[in-house]
Amino acid sequence: MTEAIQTKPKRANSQRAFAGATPVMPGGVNSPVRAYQAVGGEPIVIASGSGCCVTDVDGNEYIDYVGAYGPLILGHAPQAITVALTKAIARGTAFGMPTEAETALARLIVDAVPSIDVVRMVNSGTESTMSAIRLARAATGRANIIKCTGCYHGHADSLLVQAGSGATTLGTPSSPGVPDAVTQHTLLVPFNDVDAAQAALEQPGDVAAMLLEPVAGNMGTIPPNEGYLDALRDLCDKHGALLIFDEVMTGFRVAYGGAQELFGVTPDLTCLGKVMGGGLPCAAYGGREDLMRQISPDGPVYQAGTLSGNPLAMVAGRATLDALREPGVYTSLAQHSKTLAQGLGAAAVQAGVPARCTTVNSMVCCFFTSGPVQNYNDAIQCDTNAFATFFHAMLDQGVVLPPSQFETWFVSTEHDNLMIERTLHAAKKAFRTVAQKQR
Ligand code: KE4
Repeated sequence: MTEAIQTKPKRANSQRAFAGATPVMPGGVNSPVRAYQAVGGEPIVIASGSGCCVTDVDGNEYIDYVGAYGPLILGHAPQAITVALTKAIARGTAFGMPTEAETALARLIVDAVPSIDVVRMVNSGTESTMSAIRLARAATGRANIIKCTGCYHGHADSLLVQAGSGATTLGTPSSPGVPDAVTQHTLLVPFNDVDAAQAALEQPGDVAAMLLEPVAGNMGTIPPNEGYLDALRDLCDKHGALLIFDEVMTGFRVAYGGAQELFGVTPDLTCLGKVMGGGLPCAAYGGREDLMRQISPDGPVYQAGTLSGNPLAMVAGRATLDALREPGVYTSLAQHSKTLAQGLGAAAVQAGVPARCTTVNSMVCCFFTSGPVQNYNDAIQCDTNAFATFFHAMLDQGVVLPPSQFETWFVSTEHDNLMIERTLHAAKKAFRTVAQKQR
């Protein structure tokens, strides 16, 4: 990584490349979160990544906290994954028939995640949560699902209700095209609100499950309050509803066994994705044996997928999990993330910019607000214009963040002390730029 960029970097090639994308893809992107609608301007177009850095098509290098929105806990192109994939690809890319690579990753997941006796691989977090709620409805014979406002579980119709991430960023938390008939069984409660969850569960006994991110990562990073997850576990047991943790983002990230290991609360079903695929399309859902044996072909609950358990994704996932079992990995991730979050907070205070910085191990966020941030209503009080100014001031200094206040920054094993130091150096200047604009 060269010294932080001091002058506004040239972006002619990114502009040219993006001009070629917009005529043939909505917004020029394959996921709305990658567009810069919330922060203004046009996205940088990436040529390559290495370690904790990416290089755009103009040759500008950036310290990267997007991390592909979570999968890249080992950074870009780690040797462990590239070597494994190079060997695997020579044996073929897909078979549509069982392979030992699927069993190997499934075994690692079952051994790692406290709630999972049996696991099914799928291709995205959306598929994972969609399948988990179908199973919960079948297993309980009930229809309603409770979700938290601001939590994002992918874009399945019944879950695209008051969703976080890009849905909130772009002002469509509940998307057009989703009939009321589909969302009438989705009940909304605030994150971190036990009383609201209790009231929703006490409604006429029709709640199949409560689904939530155990650490909310799609309205920025919001940790669960002390005892919140334990209370939900007890309430679901009391009312015969299943507890589903969406650990697509937290799985293998906040701890090897996910948030359920970190906070000591075991759900009935768990959704996984991102880290478990090492950057390839890969996700899963799993849980208690009595539940998962209801999934086809063991049981009647249908779910399928052409590329589910794809051997390349399995190999990349196994290489990732093998690396994450090395001693000290999570301690180092937590330490670097804490240094970053604390440094950001101090820099904001020094510049006189209202900000609240949170971290849960390798998830970090800087909320541009003076108030507490416990839930969605708190998060949407943030000064998104201040965030946009901060985002571009960081980008111009060679640090790329997710282009939205309502996303998590991802720290990888490659974000070492030097990279954190350079990030904080850039942040001090970026906060000063925000302060100048706020005067
Ligand atoms: P995918 O369908 O995007 O693989 O996963 C959906 C999903 C489910 N659950 C949680 C907790 C998630 O964070 C996600 C996806 N996260 C967003 C980032 N906030 C993915 C980025 C994108 O939409 O492109």
